[in-house]
Amino acid sequence: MITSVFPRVESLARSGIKAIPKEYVRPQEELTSISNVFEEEKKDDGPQVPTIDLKEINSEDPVVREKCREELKRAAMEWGVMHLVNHGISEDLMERVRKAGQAFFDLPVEEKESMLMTRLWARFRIKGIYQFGLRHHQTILEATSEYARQLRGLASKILSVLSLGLGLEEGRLEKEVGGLEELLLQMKINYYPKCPQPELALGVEAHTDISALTFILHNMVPGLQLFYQGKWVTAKCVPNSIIMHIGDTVEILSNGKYKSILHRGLVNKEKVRISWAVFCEPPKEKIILKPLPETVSEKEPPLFPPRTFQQHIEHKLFRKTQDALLSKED
Ligand SMILES: O=C(O)CCC(=O)C(=O)O
Ligand SMILES: [Fe+2]
Repeated sequence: MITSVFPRVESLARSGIKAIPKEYVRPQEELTSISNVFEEEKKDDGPQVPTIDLKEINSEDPVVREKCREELKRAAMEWGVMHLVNHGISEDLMERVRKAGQAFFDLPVEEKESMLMTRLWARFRIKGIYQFGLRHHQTILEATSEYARQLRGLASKILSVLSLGLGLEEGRLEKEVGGLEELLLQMKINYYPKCPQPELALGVEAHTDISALTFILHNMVPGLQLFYQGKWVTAKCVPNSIIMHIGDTVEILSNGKYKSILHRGLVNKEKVRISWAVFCEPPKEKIILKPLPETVSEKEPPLFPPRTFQQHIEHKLFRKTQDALLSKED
């Protein structure tokens, strides 16, 4: 069991406190970029996270098909994140997956705490959801397994378009991330309680995902922000969409042609936010991640050194610790 040194944020949120404990307050330089997420979501000026319609991804008509694939490829190159619509996963199934989280969070705090770790203001990362599902509701397990199965199919389709987009054969990226046998799908449910001082806190601090691809559902409460061209852009809530991130793994394999975008989560005073994130991850030790030879040239030297997925995780952790130490010295 992983325990936290910080007070439990959900208990704190429920206790009706008016000010958050100081360990949750973000550093001064970050505070200037945190504002009301509902106001931010309404803004229509400036760049917006692209919405990609997958309806024609396998169209018989090559012109129609290519247009759809080109849009996906562009979004992966420019943003590395997008709202997918007409992705083929039914509303009903997505709703059943969302219920899985709701049922969990309706349990008493003490019961949940035995499975949870909390660090920032908000965000419980639940690794035990499957065990929970098994013990409590068979239906949860059914919904999440079916969702995982369908997402796996979607991931294959996306990876094949991204492969072709790099001039590789269709199945190449899929193979490079472990193929059907080895690519691991992990669901994490993030729970962001209401926060009395949302302008001082973050639900999840800025990071890029280490995965190959990440697929996210949420409960239609805004919170996700993307760091695009030097500014934080708030993702809109697009009905029936799935948010997809290109993760570090695909960024490395493509030598930075596809982007793993920096993102973070805001909290708010009024509404609990929940997101269901499925990370598609390569095996930890078996594969050396490095730019594929076809993506490298004299003009485009490799941007990333060879590392296993595990080494990549450790490298990121090391860098984070170093940064924290350096900022303490200032
Ligand atoms: O809650 C979200 O929308 C994003 C969560 C996230 O970035 C993550 O779990 O890696
Ligand atoms: Fe993330």
